[in-house]
Amino acid sequence: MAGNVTVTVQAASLWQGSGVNVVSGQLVTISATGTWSIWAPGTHSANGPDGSDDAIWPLSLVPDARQAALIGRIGSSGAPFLVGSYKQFTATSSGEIQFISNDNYNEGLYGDNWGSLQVTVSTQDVEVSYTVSPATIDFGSVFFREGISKSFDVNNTGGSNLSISSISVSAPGSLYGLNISPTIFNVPPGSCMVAKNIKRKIAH
Ligand SMILES: [Ca+2]
Repeated sequence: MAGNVTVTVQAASLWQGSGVNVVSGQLVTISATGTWSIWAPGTHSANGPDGSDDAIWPLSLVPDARQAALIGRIGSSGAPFLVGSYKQFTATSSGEIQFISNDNYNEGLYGDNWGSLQVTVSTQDVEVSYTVSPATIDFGSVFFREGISKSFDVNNTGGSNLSISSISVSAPGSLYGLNISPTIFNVPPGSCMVAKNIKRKIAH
C-alpha cells in the first residue's frame, strides 16, 4: 500500500511511531522540517532535522550521526539509521517507521529536550519487471570434450533493484553438462547484465 503521512516528532520523547507501515521493497521517502534541541533551553541554539554542528558524540543513539539529528528505524527491533532532513531508500524489511532525536539513549537524557519536527513519510510501491533474452539458447552441435560458450542478457525494466539468486537450466539429455557463471548478481533499475560463459559440453 502506498501512502503519504505527516507526523509530529518530539525531541523529548523516546521512539515515536509514525503509523506508517512499510513493506520490504517499497521506496520510502522521508522529509523533515522544524527546530528542536537535545539540550536544556538556553544552553544551545536550536537545531534542524540534520542536527548540531557540534562534534559527534560517542554515546549518541547513532554515534556516527550528528547530535540532535532525526533518527529512524523500521519496526521496534530495527537498527536505527540517520534520516536528517531528507532520506530516500528502498526498504529491506517490513514494519512501522519510527522516529527519535539523536541523543544519549542509554542514559536516558531526553528529559531536557525541547521542540519538535514535522516529518512526512511517503511510501511507494515499486514495479518489478525484467526481460531475459534470448528466450532459449541453441548450442547446436558440440564435439566430444569441447565446450561452447553462450551468454544471455538480463534487462531490468522495473523500478527497483533486481537480485538474481540462482539460475537453473532445463536441457534435454542426461549426457550433457552445463555450467553457468555467475549465478548470483544484481541488476540495478534500467541496467542490463550479461550472464557469460554458459558452457555446454559432453560429460566424461
Ligand atoms: Ca538531552
